[in-house]
Amino acid sequence: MNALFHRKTVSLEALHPDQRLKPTLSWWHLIPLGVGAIVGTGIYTLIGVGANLAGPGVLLSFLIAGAVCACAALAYAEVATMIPVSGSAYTYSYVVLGEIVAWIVGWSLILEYSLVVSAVAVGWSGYAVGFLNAVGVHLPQALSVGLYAGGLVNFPAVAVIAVVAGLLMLGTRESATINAVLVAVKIIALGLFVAVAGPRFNAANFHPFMPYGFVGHDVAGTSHGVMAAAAIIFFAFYGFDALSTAAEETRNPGRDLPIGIIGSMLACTAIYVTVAAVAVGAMPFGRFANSPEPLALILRNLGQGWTAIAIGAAAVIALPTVILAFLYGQSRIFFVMARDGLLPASLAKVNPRTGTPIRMTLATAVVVAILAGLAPLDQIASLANAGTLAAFTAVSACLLVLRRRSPDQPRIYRTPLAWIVGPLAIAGCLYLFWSLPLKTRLFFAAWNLIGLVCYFLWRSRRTEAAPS
Ligand code: ALA
Repeated sequence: MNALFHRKTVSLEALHPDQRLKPTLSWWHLIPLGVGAIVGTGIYTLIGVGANLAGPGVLLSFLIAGAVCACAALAYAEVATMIPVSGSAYTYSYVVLGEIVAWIVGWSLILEYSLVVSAVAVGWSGYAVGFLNAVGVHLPQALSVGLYAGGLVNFPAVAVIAVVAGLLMLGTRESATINAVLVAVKIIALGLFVAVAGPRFNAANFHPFMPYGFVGHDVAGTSHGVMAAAAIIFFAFYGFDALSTAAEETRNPGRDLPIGIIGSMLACTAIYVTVAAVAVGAMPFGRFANSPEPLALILRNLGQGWTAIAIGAAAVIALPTVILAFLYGQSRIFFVMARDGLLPASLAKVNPRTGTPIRMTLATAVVVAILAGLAPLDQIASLANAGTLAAFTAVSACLLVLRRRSPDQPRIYRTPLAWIVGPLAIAGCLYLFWSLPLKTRLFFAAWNLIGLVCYFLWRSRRTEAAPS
């Protein structure tokens, strides 16, 4: 029984040089990496889904999801700087809460990271197909959407994952630099949207503000209300946790990580609330809810066809930054789990020339590309949220346990009001989880059940293999 709660000790020095990642990043790499991971399909596409579920009250959904993420971000910053090695919530749980919790969290992170990569690739594909149509290039239906939507395979989604994975395998720093340029494109495009659509603001579009009320409840088979939308919109906010997976590759984690995590979080909250207010003010929500490209649709409706094309092009060029950040995080989590012996050790090799785990990145890319090629966007996104909420809850719990267990351990960064912020993060995550569709919650439970079966099978094999 004790073995289940065995806690990992962290010592970077004890690792073979082959198993160490190169520390090459600083905060000015991390903020673009963070904003690159955070701003993506959530604001470009899911804003429409959110408006459909909450009406103009989607503004409130953005604020609630943002506030929960801000609390979790503060918890992450303290825990990440106390445990500055790769693996994010998985590693923190292993060090603080023990092996079996770490396994469950790692299993949930696999869900989060893979499904985010797949979801963003599918969202990207929607914009890419629309953009190609606008310039007269028409992909056959069989290659534009996955099996679920009457096609064969979502080819653009698979292709974009292949390109980004190739970039990552060339080396982390090079990828982060290209990423910084693309993040700028993505943010400038949202600025353009606000500048062009903002002057057409009509306050009448905000009445009634909460047509479906606050608490999530069923309307025609789908959960509606401000909280139901917040549970989906939550997708738009996470990504800062991908930064903590870069801890081991950060030159000065004590200073760089908190600046990277909290800085990118605040910037994104401000951007989202502004874009959402302008979108709802420019067009009655019912007309852009459910569009695969809501921001472009609003601009076209305002007679701004060229700006719509520019926004579409920016999304096509820049959304891959999100894929980059999550593919990076996913391959690092797999890497650390393999290094801990929870996955095959042969995969945990770092290529000596690039300093990156090439085999692991490749294995990850193949799995997420298959998912992206076949599965539907909205369901992928809500499942990704379930995995993320589990990880955020675990990290916030780690913060509180460490405060209680090791109050005097030096902390380079201290979360302000930890005993208020930590419980708020946990309660917020649980409430958001509860507001997810029932189907998602059931799938998440089944996923973790499968995970636990794998864990116990693996443990019994390990025990048999161990010399007596
Ligand atoms: N926050 C990321 C996005 O919105 C996952 O695409």
